[in-house]
Amino acid sequence: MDYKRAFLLVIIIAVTLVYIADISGVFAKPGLPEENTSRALAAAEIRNYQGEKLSSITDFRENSIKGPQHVNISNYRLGIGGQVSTPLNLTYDEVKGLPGYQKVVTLHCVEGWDADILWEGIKVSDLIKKAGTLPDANTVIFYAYDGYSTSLPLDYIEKNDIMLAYGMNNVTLPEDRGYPFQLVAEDKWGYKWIKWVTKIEVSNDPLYRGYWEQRGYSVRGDTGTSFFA
Ligand SMILES: Nc1nc2c(c(=O)[nH]1)N[C@H]1C(S)=C(S)[C@@H](COP(=O)(O)O)O[C@H]1N2
Ligand SMILES: [Mo]
Repeated sequence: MDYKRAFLLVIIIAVTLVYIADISGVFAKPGLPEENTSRALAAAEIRNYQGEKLSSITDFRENSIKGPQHVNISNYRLGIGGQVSTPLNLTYDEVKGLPGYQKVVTLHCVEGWDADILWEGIKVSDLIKKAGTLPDANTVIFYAYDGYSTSLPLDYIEKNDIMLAYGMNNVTLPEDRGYPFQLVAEDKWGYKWIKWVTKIEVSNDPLYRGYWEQRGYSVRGDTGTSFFA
């Protein structure tokens, strides 16, 4: 074997080893407990529901504005406030204690990928009903742990039984997918599917612009239409 070939072979072996190390998680960023990452939960997830093929929880492209967030569940509270008669501050278990629902819904990202997932969670309208809306309420603004926010019309949330999900494909939402809660904004572009939700503000401002809306994306965000405002 000549030098060139031997050199090439060494390079190929090195690249292969680095690749194997990478997919085995050797270079994985520290911080997320292994049992709560998509990779660890993927083995337990279901990929078929009532004859329908589902995407995997690992099929998402993680490109959140500040990367995956770690929410400490022991001091986590979901706030519900704004145009309501009784502002609420609920623990994770209190939210999960509301009636549960399951539905297969597709997330479409503006970047051109999508994911069919069996979502499990509660109805946002059940939360809002608990707090009681004031007469001029027409918009719901959602805030997240990473500073992200977005908004949706109140009647869209009520009429479509929009869910706040704590589970996907029969596993608990992984941290990189928005643990403890992700909004399942059916028929809206992915940027409306806010993850790591910390606060729900009932509002009378239908023109509120969240993180991507301030950067030119449509406030309506309907998947059938262009996402540019
Ligand atoms: N808090 C928060 N939620 C977020 C985002 C974000 O950056 N921060 N990104 C949104 C976008 S653009 C998409 S497409 C969906 C799914 O993104 P993922 O694949 O990173 O989970 O999450 C949405 N929710
Ligand atoms: Mo997105």
